[in-house]
Amino acid sequence: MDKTYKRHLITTALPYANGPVHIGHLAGVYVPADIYVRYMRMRKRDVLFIGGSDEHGVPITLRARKEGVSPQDIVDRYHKIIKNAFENFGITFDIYSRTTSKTHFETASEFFKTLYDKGEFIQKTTKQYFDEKENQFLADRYIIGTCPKCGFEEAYGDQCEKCGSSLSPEELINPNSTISGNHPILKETTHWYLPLDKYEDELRQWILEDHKEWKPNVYGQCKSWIDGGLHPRAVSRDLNWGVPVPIEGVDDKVLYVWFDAPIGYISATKELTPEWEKYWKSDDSRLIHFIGKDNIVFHCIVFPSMLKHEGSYILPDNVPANEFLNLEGNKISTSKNWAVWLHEYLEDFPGKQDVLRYVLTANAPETKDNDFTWKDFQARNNNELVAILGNFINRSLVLTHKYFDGKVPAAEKWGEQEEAIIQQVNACKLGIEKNLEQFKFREALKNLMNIARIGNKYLTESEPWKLIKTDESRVKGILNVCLQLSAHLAHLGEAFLPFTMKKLREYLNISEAMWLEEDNFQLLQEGAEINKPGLLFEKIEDKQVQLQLDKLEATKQSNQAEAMETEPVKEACSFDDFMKMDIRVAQIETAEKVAKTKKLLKLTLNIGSEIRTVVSGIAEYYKPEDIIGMQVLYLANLAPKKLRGIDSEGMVLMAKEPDGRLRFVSPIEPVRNGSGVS
Ligand code: B3M
Ligand code: ZN
Repeated sequence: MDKTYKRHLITTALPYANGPVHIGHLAGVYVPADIYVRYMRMRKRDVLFIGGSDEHGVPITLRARKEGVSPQDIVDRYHKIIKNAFENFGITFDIYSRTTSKTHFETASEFFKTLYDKGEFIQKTTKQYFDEKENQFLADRYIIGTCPKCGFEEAYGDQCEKCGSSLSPEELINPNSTISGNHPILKETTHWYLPLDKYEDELRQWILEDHKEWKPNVYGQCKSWIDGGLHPRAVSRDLNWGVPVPIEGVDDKVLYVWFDAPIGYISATKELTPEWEKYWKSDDSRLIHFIGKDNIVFHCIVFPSMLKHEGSYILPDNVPANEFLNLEGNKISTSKNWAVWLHEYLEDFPGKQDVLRYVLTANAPETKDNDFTWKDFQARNNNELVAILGNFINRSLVLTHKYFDGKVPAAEKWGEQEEAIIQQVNACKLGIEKNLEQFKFREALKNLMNIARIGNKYLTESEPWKLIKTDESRVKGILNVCLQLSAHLAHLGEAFLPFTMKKLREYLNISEAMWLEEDNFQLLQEGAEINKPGLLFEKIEDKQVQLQLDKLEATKQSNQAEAMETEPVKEACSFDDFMKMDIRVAQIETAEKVAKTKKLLKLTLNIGSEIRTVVSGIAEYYKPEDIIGMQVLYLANLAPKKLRGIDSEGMVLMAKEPDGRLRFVSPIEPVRNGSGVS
């Protein structure tokens, strides 16, 4: 970092208050930001940590509609849940505000007006999708369709969540209203646009030339955006929830949520301190946005353009965006309830904030998407936190009590081994510092854990429990080293594992965590009292993990059931149409797998008058030997078809379970083979 900055403004993406926060939010944004800010505070840098809820936009109104309550009810509920959960989790915001605050309405309106008065916006009347049944324009997430870039069938009007492309509703193939399911019509409406196309050259210079140090994933996304050509972006919407467009005579439009939300960072700073302008408007202030990858374009291209053309603000110096965290192999989803919710975690694992902070940092999606699994959570706790960090601290402190009455022994009989350790620890410390400055939190955490690894190895190799009988002086020296290492962990680990390190400092009688600026290994004085330690971490048992897995399984089941429930009944068909189908009871005489296929079974069926052969895609669900003799339903007059070289005559009828499994439909009592079904 350039040392000339006098103050730092650290912002974190404002989560939509349409649901609680989950581990994806934490890993992507809040845990790294909190580590960074705690580190800065220890270095006595002037830093403000800004957060808040994003309470506008379609995600909120959609949720309200789904629940049949007002958008205000929704944001009140979730703002509270989110704010509490962050607090209990130890995310140390200086302020956690919300975009429905009065200050925010004023700040966002003023910001818009300044740009409007300067003539920055272009005003355009275009045709946009409109749901006639609901009498509403369909912006953003009110519209769903096929992504033109990747073919995903549930892309939103503003973004494809599959490939991450930012979209506009007109680009969607086969668009549908998410409110009514109807095909929308096109209707004229007027909006204001930020002419990003005009800013292309300055953005190219500012990002691609002046900020080559940005993370490759961030830089790369910006480059492809800019190289692909920028287009004007609408900054208003036809909605009735949001900050009203502050233009006279306009009363049915609001600011686009992505216009007002980042201004929320400014409003929150205003609410926090009368000196807010010092942070936002002086060149010696450094602005950093922590976000997830889906927000890159807004924080690197749109918001900076707004700030620059408003004219009085600084631009972000860095935007350390992370990729996504998946959960047990699937994309985390608020609407599908596929998530580990922070507030639930805090209830299920009381006092274990640091375990989650640790796992999410060790496995942070810094350079690519990563997967969170409960097995990995358990393994990292048991094999790393308990077995490495906790074990080292515990052994060091317990032995000090056992041999030296809980007092730091003298650094006697140090030699090359100890010199080597001092050097290694200094290297770890530098590593932590260097990596934190570059937003490489995983690496920094590894450096920290290496201090405990070094200590464990040293203890195991030097075996003070054996030496104590023959060479007490040497044992003093060894435990002195171990206690100094423990003290290093207590200071350097504060940003990562604040709850644990607070305990550890209590054991060691260290009053405050500091950044260790000098290479001073002797942090604890000879003779200093050490308190009796408790356990810093405890094992996580299989049954705790199973409980979480069961919870996810239940979610999966209920999602599938819901998906089934909503499958609409097909269009009506006539009785004559139905009667054309010749459905019979048939008995399976033989069954065998079709060679070189996974899914196909070849069946022969007795339909009374003759034997028929069919190929059926059921091999994943039934073993041939289990189904011989079964009576099933069979569509006898379906036109024959060749499948894998076999003539398949007709079709066995199957019921489809929510998860896609196929089950036979059989008469509940034996009937004559070939009986008709109607
Ligand atoms: N609420 C999107 C999100 O939660 C949005 C971020 C706003 S940051 C100014 O991913
Ligand atoms: Zn896509």
